Amino acid sequence: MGSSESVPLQNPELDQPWRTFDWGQKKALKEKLENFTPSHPNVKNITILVAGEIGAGKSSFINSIDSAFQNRITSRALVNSAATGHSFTQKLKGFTIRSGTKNLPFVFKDIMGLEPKALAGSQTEDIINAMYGHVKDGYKFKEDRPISCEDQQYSHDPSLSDQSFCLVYVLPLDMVQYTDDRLIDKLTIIRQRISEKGIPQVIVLTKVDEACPLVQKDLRKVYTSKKIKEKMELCSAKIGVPMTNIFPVKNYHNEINTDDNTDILILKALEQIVQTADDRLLDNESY
Ligand SMILES: Nc1nc2c(ncn2[C@@H]2O[C@H](COP(=O)(O)OP(=O)(O)OP(=O)(O)O)[C@@H](O)[C@H]2O)c(=O)[nH]1
Ligand SMILES: [Mg+2]
Repeated sequence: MGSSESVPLQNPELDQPWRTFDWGQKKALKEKLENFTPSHPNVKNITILVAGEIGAGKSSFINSIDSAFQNRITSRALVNSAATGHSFTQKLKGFTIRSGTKNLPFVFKDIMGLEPKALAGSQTEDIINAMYGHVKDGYKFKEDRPISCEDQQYSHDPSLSDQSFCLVYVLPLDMVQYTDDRLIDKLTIIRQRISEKGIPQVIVLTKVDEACPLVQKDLRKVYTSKKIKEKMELCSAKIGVPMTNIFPVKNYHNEINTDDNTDILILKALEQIVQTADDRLLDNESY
């Protein structure tokens, strides 16, 4: 009776990974990205805007990309280590990714976090303007109003290199099912607006280590963990982005050394982000 007839626990792990993933590709991936040049002749850098809710791991993701290329933990984008309820990143700031001393042609724009409340955090209009390159670096987002074309830091005539051709939306994997509908609505508005110009989106699901004990012990279990697969499918259904454009990552957050498995997941996400943006740049549609 009762507890003595306990139901056998389901195995949290699949027998086979559901996504083919080569854990030995770090060197090749790194070299490919280090040798990348934008396909469009007038574009010097691929600019990528990183958006997402407060504390999602946007700044940490940018740092993790930088760390993967530097082979050491870097922290150029300041990270919020206290849960204050307000976005730690307040200003728009672009980070050029470097490998050793060489600047790679990728600029990641770190932005204030989205908040569910109508007039809080970075606004949908701010994000759309930042995507189109109208917001100059250093602009401090205002709580009460989005940037306007009268602002000094509004750029009227952005170059192609200033515009983002891929939106990276960062979401903690474990928060997928709890994401406030108001945030989803804001994201839907942003996606609709940028989709008018054919700009694609990639979703980066962070904090996989916190979401699944299997993965916390061994990051290579990320594609055999049933929990991670379920969350990724839920994310795809909830936000409407295909699974091929959703990448689970663990950001560097408390480590003192980089690690190959962490790097590979980060670099794989970066490869897809950069290729997606580059494909869009080559499209014939108007910018
Ligand atoms: N365990 C774990 N913690 C993470 C991961 N990514 C980020 N963090 C932690 O989450 C917290 C918030 O990270 P940030 O990178 O500052 O998040 P953000 O999205 O830039 O936040 P705002 O700028 O405030 O909007 C920090 O304490 C990070 O150390 C991850 O993959 N795993
Ligand atoms: Mg931040």
